[in-house]
Amino acid sequence: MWLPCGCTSKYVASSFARRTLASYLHVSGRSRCNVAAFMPEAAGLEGVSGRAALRELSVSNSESFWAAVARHRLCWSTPFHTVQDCDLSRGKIKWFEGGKLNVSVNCLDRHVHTCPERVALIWERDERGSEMKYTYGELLEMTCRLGNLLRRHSVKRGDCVTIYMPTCPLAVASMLACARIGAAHNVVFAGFSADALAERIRDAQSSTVITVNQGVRGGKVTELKKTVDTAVQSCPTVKQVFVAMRTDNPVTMTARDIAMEEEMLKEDVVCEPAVMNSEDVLFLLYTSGSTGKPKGLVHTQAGYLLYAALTHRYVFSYHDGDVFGCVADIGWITGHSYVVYGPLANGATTVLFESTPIYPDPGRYWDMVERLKINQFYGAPTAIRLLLKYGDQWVNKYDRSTLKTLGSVGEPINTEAWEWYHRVVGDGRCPVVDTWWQTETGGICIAPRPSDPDAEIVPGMAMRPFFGINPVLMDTEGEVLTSNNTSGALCMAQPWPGMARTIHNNHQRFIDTYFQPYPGYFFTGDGAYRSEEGYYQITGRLDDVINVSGHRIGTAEIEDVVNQCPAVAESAVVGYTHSIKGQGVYAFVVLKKGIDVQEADLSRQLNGMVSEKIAKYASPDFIQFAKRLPKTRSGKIMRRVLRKVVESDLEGLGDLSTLDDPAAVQEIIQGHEKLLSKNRS
Ligand code: 6R9
Repeated sequence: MWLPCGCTSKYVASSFARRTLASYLHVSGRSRCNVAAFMPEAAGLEGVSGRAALRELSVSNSESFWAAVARHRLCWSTPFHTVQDCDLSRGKIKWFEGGKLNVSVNCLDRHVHTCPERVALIWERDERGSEMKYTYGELLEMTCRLGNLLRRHSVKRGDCVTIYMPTCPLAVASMLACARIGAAHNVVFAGFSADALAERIRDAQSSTVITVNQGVRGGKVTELKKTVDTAVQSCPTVKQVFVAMRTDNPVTMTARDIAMEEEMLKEDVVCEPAVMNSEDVLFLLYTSGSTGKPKGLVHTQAGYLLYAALTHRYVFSYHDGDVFGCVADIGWITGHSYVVYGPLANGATTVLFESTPIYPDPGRYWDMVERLKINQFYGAPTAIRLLLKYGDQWVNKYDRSTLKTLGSVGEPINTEAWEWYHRVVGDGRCPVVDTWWQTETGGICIAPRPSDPDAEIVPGMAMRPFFGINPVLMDTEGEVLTSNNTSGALCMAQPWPGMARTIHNNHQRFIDTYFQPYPGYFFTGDGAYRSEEGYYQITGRLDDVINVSGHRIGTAEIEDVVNQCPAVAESAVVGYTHSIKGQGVYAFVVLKKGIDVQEADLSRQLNGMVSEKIAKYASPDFIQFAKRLPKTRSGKIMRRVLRKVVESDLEGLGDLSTLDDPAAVQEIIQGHEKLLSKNRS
């Protein structure tokens, strides 16, 4: 029997837990084979003799695999009767139907029953050296008080609560409190502007928002409550805003606002968990697509939690008692799956990182690794590239001997950054796992581990599909590429429990985006290369989505904002290779006829607009004013050509025969050169 923290359960307090414990026992008497040594959840599977065979079975007989794992890994109050009911051609995905459970019970109560004093969260606050620890017992108490508070304020099962908070314990408790009472959460990254927040609140139809008075990051204070005040002015659905105090500075409270900590103290520390169906909504999370409108991807209870927990355990080789340090913000899927749900489902100690990699100096991460004794460190290539430039001394200053695994996520990691991460940060001892996945996939799909402990890891390659993941590459005709040493569009041929179920309020867009391009397959939007050995390497997006410092942004979203400027006739935004951010934002702007403005002033204005309407990271690094854009005869902007121009790859412009007016390209090239030389001087 798998127990989350190595202790034996002495007593079980609630009937809910008693029932769930019984479901563990349900499988414990089965026959064992040596698979149990590396994956106890799979011990009951007949005829599986090793890791490779298990991987094979997880795809060829995925129902048996996921059924066994789901029974072992999760606490159910009612067992599921149907493992899966999926039809990718219709975008229908259902897992573990008939099963009932509560995600917060799985993340908290079962660990409290066995090890109440185990530390659940270490909050690495922005102020260095002021970390705070919260045990599982304390986190459960916080969650229960908050759950009761939300219930008292009429938040019901099925409602959606928007959370606009920095990474902090109360944000985690807010997510879990929603899960406890059966409400969905919609965490919005606290770097998003009031307009972006408002759009997400409206789309999610939230009547409740949870925020903090102020955020603190990199020594700077941000006025999060004020941003919420501005946002809710255009959100008629919002009835109440809970405000927690991150700093001591008071903020103006209106009749709509509720002082969160004060009210929590009045609540009971016991909160009856809602009994949820496997396919009830757990959360929405907005992400960028290739249109101007962000999409609210929907994840459900059991499948998501199971997949987050299993990947957390096996990709990072997490073991009982380890301190897991994922430095992502909770506003992104990485924060959801590997700061909150995966680690907590596994009874881990998880780090909440509130700061930046260079605050107060570029040794911040490694100082934290030493102080908190972090065993697995999971970060983004953009931060690694930035730190690499500051030199090895910032790493070597600190003791990193606790580190066992290093992870990378969010964008391709270039070989130089990978090597530095491996050689300097990990002293050449720790496997580096380049993990490929998406908001849509719920958890890691391709990563070098799990595999045999001495199996090779190729720098900069995600390499091996996880259990139950069946990737395929498609050619331009929509045919599956069967050979190796080939590139194509990355699709998944089989459903898995962690995948998103729909786009909130827009199932048709879900089908059109992910299932219609290659009928019967899930299309990831990424391109990939499969090596001679069969390893996967992600080559980048195939659509108009760019990736700035690991943040996904649709070029159309930026164009929408730029086009709102009265002086602008039209614009085209493309990504270009940036040495630290991975990709930078390059905007081509055509002004309306007769407009007489200083380009520098207008550039400043456009940058300000993008920061205000979306977020700072989306603001263009370069704005090139042009008389016209290269278009096809049917009037489509030839972005492919613009991308080549900004990469200075004039040899690679490709077929220009469909261009309406080839002279437009020459103008664009000259304008680009002028902008570059101005920037150099
Ligand atoms: C988890 C996350 C998803 C997009 C994805 C891809 C890129 C993520 C990557 C990677 C190369 C990796 N991406 N991990 N590209 N190698 N290891 O980042 O989710 O914000 O939804 O972004 O990020 O392009 O499609 P999300």
